[in-house]
Amino acid sequence: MRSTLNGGHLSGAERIVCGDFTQIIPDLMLQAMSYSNMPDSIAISVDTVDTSSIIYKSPLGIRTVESSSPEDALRISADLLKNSGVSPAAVEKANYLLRTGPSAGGGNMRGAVIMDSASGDRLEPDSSRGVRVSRVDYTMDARDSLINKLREEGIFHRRVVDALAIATKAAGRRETVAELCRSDDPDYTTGYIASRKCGYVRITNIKKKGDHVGGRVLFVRRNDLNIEEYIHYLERQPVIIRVRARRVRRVGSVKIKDLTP
Ligand code: WAQ
Ligand code: MG
Repeated sequence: MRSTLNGGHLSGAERIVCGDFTQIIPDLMLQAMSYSNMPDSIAISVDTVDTSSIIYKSPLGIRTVESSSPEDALRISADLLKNSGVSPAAVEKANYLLRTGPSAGGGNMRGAVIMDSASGDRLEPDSSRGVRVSRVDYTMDARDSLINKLREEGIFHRRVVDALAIATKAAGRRETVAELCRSDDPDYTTGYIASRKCGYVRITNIKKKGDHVGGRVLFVRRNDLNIEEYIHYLERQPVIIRVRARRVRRVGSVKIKDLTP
């Protein structure tokens, strides 16, 4: 789903559905209509996914670190990123971009910056658009259990569900060292860093209220990186997030089926 106003992007959402996809159309419409601005156009498009090509992933673990100010958040995120294998120079460059607007001409991008985790060089082919992580969704069970967990902790927001999906997909590829994200929504001041090592770490007060600048940086290991393949994975590879490991385990040649509901 993509909603626009006067030709400009307002909101978007994507789902991967097995079976009757018409059931989720009301959800998508509701999402388009619940945006702060009323769209003047909503488009829904449907593509077929080859089920044999789907990769399944477990969600990254979620933690929250309370920071007292953007300066404090900067220190925390820098620590976590360095711990995940990002060089101090790359951390500095990424933070500068997300503070000032990552697009080549300044301003926000639709997609993510891809950055060499050692040198801080930008590697995405189009530095105005960036790379959009898409084709990722949860199984119904995984989505429900995530929403319940987030509600219990008092941190439920559609943004968290969407961001965890993006972060899980990106972290699921070995070239990804870590990710840094801050929203471009002026009212949403919690950002995150994510990596296989740290999980999905929410950091409060990453920016001041009223700040419109946001973006995402994916830090990558440049050694044996095939950028086209990597971007193809992020943009096109279907990934579904599920909570349970496979229900059939193999011990030697014996298959053991777990029937726990
Ligand atoms: N793929 C890559 N980059 C994206 C995508 C995508 N699918 N969607 C957005 N971006 C980039 C783009 O540059 C945006 O300007 C920037 O990320 C921020 O996007 O757990 O809401 O949708 O509470 O504003 C974090 C949630 C919310 C933290 C992040 O991002 C939490 C958020 P936004
Ligand atoms: Mg936004």
